[in-house]
Amino acid sequence: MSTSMEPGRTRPNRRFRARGALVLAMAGLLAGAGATALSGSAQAAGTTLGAAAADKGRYFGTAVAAHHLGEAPYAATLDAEFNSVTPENEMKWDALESNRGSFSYGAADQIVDRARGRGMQVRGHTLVWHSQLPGWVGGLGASDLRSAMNNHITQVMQHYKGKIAAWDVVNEAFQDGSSGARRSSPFQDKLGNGFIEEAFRTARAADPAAKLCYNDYNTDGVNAKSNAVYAMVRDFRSRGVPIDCVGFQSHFNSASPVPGDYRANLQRFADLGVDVQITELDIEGSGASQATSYANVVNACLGVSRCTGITVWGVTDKYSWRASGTPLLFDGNYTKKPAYSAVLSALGGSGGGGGTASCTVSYSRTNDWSDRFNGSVTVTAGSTAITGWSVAVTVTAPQKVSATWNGTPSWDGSGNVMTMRPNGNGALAPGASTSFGFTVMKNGNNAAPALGSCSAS
Ligand code: 9MR
Repeated sequence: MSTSMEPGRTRPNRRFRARGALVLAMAGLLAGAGATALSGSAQAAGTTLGAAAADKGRYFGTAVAAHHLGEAPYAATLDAEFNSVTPENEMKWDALESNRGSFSYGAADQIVDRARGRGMQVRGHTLVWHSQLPGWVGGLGASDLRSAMNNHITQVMQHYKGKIAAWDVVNEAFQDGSSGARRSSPFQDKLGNGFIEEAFRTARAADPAAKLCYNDYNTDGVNAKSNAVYAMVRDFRSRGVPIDCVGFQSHFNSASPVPGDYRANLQRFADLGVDVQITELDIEGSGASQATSYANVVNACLGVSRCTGITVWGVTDKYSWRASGTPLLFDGNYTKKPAYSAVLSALGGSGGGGGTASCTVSYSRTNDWSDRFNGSVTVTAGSTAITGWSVAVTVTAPQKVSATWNGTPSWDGSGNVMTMRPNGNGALAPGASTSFGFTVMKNGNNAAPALGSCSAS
């Protein structure tokens, strides 16, 4: 501590420090006030993956399969949480043009129209890919193949013109491993390296508003394969070949974990002047380690301003292409996993522990006799999975409930108010339903019972 040597200097210094501290404290208060105001709105919006990502200027999407859309909890989870979709298989060549020149858009249209009707954006996947390619394509000679490729791109993109935010124009054209070479495919083998450039030029002409992406896997970190893709994108950018984005599929497991240089790799591509997107994210595993990996991916994307969004490769573990690896954010019952909470909180959202449990009830008379009737109550979970429910059913004296099923009843003193709770049917996925029933002795009164509101836990 300084003593009497230079008191005159010590005091001003203290005052300066005090003023500095005051200024900092005020700034802190202001920042705190700002943060409170912001988190107020973020809280309202940021309770789902899509809303939390939107608060960060990004989308959060999922692959969807048309044949699952009729499953209520699948649709409820999709609609509640995501604001972008990628058809998992419905836009692949074999789905859209299995016979040359004959296009079938039914399942893909279903996904696109449904998503757009709900304000979600759509990623188109994928125009030119060696896999899920109908046999007739591989049988063509070079000049026929060139026109078939360009026709496929043009027809499909014009069909969806104005409806697709970004297209995976070319998918997985590079080999794994250290060669950095292009993968053998009918396109590569017959048209040479130039097929990729040609596909992008054709795509730009077909729908100038759509973002055009190159998409691949095992390119998530810096390695020989991503270096080869990087060189291609750099070349395209320098020569004005139209490319707007690069998709990083990001299929991870213990043999292929989230790379330590993931963010740096995304950034080097972004620095070429393209957007980057995480397009098919899934991470095998469970619990905290899976959650941490997911958070790392989200943080990598948030750390790169041109990382415009994240798509996970499916809604629920049970329909994942790697179902046994449980790689997604919702389990087979559509319950949010620790990975979900980690993603939501990395996105700055709130309620990562799960949304508010809720349920609704509806009543119908299922049988009627002169002396009695049967009633059935259907309990439906809201957009969050629930583990229990209860609902009060009140009959009018002198009516009496004489039997119940599919529930565990308890009674108030009057015997007219029955509170029904689950009997092994308490756990409901989002949007899923169960029913319980009862017989009411009329005793001369035919009134319908009154239903209380449903409470969920
Ligand atoms: O998830 C898709 C699965 O249902 C299909 O059977 C499979 C066919 O190849 O394609 C899967 O999706 C792939 C995607 O289209 C491209 N990148 C790899 C994905 C996982 O295999």
